[in-house]
Amino acid sequence: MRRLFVAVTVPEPVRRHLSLLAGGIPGARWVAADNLHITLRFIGEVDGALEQDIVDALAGLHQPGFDIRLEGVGQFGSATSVRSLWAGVAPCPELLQLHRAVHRAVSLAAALADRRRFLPHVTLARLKGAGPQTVAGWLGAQAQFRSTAFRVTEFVLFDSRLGRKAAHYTPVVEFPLLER
Ligand code: 2AM
Repeated sequence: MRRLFVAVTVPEPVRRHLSLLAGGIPGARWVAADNLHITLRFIGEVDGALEQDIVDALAGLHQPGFDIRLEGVGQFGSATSVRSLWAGVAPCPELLQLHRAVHRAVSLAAALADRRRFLPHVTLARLKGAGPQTVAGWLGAQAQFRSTAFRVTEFVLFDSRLGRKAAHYTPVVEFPLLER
């Protein structure tokens, strides 16, 4: 069994820019620069046969490449108990279209449901017990965050192994998007 998800990766210069946002929150677990990504669809644990069906379904997609930019920051969790901090994505219809295509392909191939609303983001940190004021201070300080634009040329099926300290993500298959 492997624990799978589908994501768009972030190029190295943008990852470096994002890693400048790390800091200022005691107890935060900041995501390693190499692990920064935009999840399109979390799949979860599947066996080899199902994984192959998912790979075949994803390989059948023919979506175009596109440019995106990361913009702004936000939080998941409640006001008093923030679970994670993230960087947002500037509005991008092509990313939503890619999400819909991936989501449909995975749902059909694996008969797996995922009813979460898609809010594209790059998780930067996971928090436990951080004070709301500290978090608010960080959100305020980073509110103007804006990356350079970059081209998304592929999406990737990842295997996620959960470690004690951090998850380890390994690319399983890279699916190229159509060129302009
Ligand atoms: P997150 O970054 O917002 O936590 C690998 O775990 C990726 O899949 C993460 O980017 C995570 O999003 C996303 N994901 C979505 N649903 C998940 C779930 N139920 N369990 C774990 N990860 C999930």
